[in-house]
Amino acid sequence: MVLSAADKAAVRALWRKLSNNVGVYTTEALERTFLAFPSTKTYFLHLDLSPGSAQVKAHGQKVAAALTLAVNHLDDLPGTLSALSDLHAHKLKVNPINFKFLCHCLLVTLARYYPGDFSPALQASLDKFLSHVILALAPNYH
Ligand code: HNI
Repeated sequence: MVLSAADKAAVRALWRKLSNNVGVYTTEALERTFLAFPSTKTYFLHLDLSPGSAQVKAHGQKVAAALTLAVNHLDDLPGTLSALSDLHAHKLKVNPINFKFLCHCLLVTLARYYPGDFSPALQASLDKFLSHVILALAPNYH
């Protein structure tokens, strides 16, 4: 499942469109994840997870920054995300199945805000990008 030049171009173009609002969508994706996959909340018991929580918003901004960094380094996702992989695997001990839940909810969120852009081809490119992010977050799991 190679991230083709066309996939990369599509992801970069969408990200340009999201501009400074990526954090809005990652925050909504987190809120959706907590509702649709409640077991994910067990990792965030130290945060206020109520709707509209400033702490979830702040966390959404961090996830957004990491994804934007990834979009800016599509040719080296494993290197770019290796410290985060280490953090999630060893310190936070996040079961990697949860990455799929969050990425699924991010796709749903983006489809809702950008229905006109969300062709089957864009969905496929974004899904591939997010799968590569998950693969880059995974190697420290052993
Ligand atoms: Ni995740 C912290 C990025 C998925 C649980 N996570 C971070 C930070 C970033 C980040 C960035 C902040 C690091 C720092 O402070 O140095 N997380 C990402 C990305 C994804 C992801 C890019 C997937 C696309 N994280 C998940 C998932 C879970 C998760 C799916 C659990 C369900 N992450 C955490 C927890 C923290 C965290 C827990 C620490 C939060 C805190 O503030 O204590």
